[in-house]
Amino acid sequence: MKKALIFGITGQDGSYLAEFLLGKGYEVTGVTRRVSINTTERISHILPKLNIVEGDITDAFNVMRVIEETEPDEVYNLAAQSHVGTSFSQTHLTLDVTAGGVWNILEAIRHSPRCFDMRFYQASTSELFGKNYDETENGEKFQNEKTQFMPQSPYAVAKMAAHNMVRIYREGYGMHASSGILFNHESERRGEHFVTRKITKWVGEFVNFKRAVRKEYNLKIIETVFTEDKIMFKCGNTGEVLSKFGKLRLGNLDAYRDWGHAADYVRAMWMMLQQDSPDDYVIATGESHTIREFLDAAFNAVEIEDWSDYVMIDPEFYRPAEVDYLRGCPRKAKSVLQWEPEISFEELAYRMVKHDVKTQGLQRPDLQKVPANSFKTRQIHMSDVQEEGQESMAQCPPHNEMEFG
Ligand code: NAP
Ligand code: G4F
Repeated sequence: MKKALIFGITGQDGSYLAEFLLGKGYEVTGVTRRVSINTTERISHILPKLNIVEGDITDAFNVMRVIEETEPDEVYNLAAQSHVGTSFSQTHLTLDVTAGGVWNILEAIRHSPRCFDMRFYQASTSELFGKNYDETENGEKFQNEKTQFMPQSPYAVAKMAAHNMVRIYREGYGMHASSGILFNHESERRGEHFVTRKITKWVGEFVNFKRAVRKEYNLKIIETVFTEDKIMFKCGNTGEVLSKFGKLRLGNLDAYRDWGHAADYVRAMWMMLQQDSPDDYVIATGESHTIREFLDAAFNAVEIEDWSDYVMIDPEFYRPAEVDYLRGCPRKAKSVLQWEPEISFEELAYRMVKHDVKTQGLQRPDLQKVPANSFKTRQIHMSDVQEEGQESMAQCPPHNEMEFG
């Protein structure tokens, strides 16, 4: 039985990778940090099948001991301070974890008597490209393995240092060490502070809140009024304010991202380590969308066609430096690894919204308490909400095969 060791098993990718490797018959060990609250929510369904050891990649001795004791065939490093926005305010921490942690793993492998029996995967990122892209003859922008890096954040600088170290250990010490240059990938398990999940979680909460208002006041009819920063629910008959909900606050909506689903991307990580020779690969869909387009897809999934009244721009979420355009060319991964993404952009957004509509609780503590019987009349003025339990999900469009030009 093959043994895999995952640093970052509690994260989005760690959870999908662990599931995938268990499915392949691996014995999987995951490293988790000692924290004051439980962080194993994403892997709770597979916990009994995993070996969990405590550790932190910034602790070199700990990393060395974990690698020695578990004797893995494959080591996956997914651990990082992975939020780009946060990296501007926690620069040193980001460098220590996202760059320094990788050195610790590389050194632990290099000094191990099993050095050449282990294969290493490093989670590199499209953030490395930052401001830079190449162009096809038709003027289409893209990034591939040959595009020059031009990082735009402390996170990207840390990842670039790690990426280069992996290459140096591969070339200098002959280690089987590969980096996946993964473009953005999301899922129902995505951290709530990344833009896609922030959007779908808000949509899920909003839909449930609206249901709760109707249930609380026993009203099928409410009027929705928009103020600068709130969405007010008024009684359609009396005009009385029943409750209010904060608008979705976002920063730059014009950046382009190449978004795929995490379940597809962890497959590529494993495929890289099955190759005879280590290498770097771009993993992407080849399709790029703005945050506005993600908003379209997410709101359309709950049959709101125009989201502009529901969203407000908050300068707090702008970054000191931005990555404006990401669109990966996964040609090498397709031809060498035979890797293809299976989940489209539309399906990704649809799945995330569906999950968040289902899981966000119905009751909200900030719901105003007004006795239901205080409304005597039931005349209909507006009907912008559906019958209880009938908030439907729009049909997800079929996945169109993507071809990179
Ligand atoms: P994530 O959900 O933020 O997960 C990060 C993981 O790292 C968590 O398990 C976290 O543990 C762990 N971690 C953080 N600091 C650590 C430390 N000092 N020691 C040990 N573990 C630590 O990130 P993700 O989306 O799964 O991404 C996985 C990796 O791919 C990251 O390296 C990320 O930078 C990279 N990446 C992600 C994307 C993407 O779009 N998702 C794209 C390219 C590259 P806790 O649960 O205890 O916090
Ligand atoms: O969702 P994001 O925070 O992801 P970002 O910065 O692209 O980074 C993610 O993908 C990288 C791969 O390219 C990974 F390496 C990294 O670990 C992480 O997983 O932001 C996406 C875009 C940005 O342009 C940001 O400025 O959305 C914009 N945005 C607009 N409003 C926002 C918000 N981002 C966040 N997080 N929150 C907002 O309110």
